[in-house]
Amino acid sequence: MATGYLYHELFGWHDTGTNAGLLPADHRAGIQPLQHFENAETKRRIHELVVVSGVIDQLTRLEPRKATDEEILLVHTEEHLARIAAESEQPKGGDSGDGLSPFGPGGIEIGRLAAGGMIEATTAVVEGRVDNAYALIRPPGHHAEPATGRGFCMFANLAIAARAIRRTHGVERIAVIDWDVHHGNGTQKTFWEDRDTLTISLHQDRVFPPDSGFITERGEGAGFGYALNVPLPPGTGSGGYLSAFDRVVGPAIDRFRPDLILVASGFDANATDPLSRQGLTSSTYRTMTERLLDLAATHCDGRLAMSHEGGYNPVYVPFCGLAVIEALAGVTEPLADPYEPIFGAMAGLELQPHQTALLDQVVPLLDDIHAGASAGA
Ligand code: 3YP
Ligand code: ZN
Repeated sequence: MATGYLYHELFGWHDTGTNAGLLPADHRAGIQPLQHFENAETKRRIHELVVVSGVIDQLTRLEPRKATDEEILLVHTEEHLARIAAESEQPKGGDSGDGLSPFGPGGIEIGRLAAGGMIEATTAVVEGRVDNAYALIRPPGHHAEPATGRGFCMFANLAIAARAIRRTHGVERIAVIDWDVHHGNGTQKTFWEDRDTLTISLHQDRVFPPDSGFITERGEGAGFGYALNVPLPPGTGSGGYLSAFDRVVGPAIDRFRPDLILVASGFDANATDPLSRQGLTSSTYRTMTERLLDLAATHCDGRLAMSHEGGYNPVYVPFCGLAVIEALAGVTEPLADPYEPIFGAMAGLELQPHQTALLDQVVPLLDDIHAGASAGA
């Protein structure tokens, strides 16, 4: 088994500035300069743990390239691309669209490298150069919509890769699982009317964007039923997530029968994240990865590619990321997560009745998912 791994130092140079978490520093408002939540550290420290643990020796290194205009325009409008290009020429850079998503001068080049990185990881999987792959890229992508960046995202890395691989390699049916704690609104919007792309977002109910990710959002036209949202209540731990996999993710993929599985892999549902109230530990991420590997083996020769998204505690995210990468690579002697005994022992991480009540509402929606004409009988 070969697992592709894609990272580049330039991802760490995407410059979100001296914001205080989410907001620009402003002493008049009492906002002391610090760092943007979306800074390099979680990503850089995943990479360094991959190296220091020795897991790097069991991976096949992939090299990112910059996505072309043509590739970016598979998802985005000319106006969005032109605006990012123009703001990249400003002496202090610009913002991807919502005022929460700053980038430095020349920022578009790192955005291109992130989107192109996910294209390369996906292509390596589909061409059989590797069995599966993890693209540790930055800036993230799942909030970026056709006409604008949002929520720290510049370009829709995963959605661009899905459209690109469909065009270059004729991959038809793609299932997207988004386990970032925030709603994958950009991916959902891109494929809203597409019945060949099943988007499943597991997220904390009404965090970001606060007005999307409801179970009533299901796609439209031919795509009706092929957008699925699982807005988990705050406080959900491994019990609720694994029940969502048992009752929603697994059965949805079994019905859909994808040719390829893509994952929007954020680690911000971890128990220590500053931007969520969920309770996952590295073992949950490991188990979710193993479940998806089984589903990919059943439906699409194991073809699975992951695109990095959020995750903001630099101390803990690396252990979650390493667990996923180890699981992808089938590492037989994984590094023990030294924090698991602490965070995994907290009360309430088992399945709770109000989580079951939410899943009870989602399960009937699976009836509208069907395998396409192209999928075997
Ligand atoms: C964007 C503004 C407030 C929350 C933030 C979420 C970014 C993220 O991790 N998205 O997946
Ligand atoms: Zn997130």
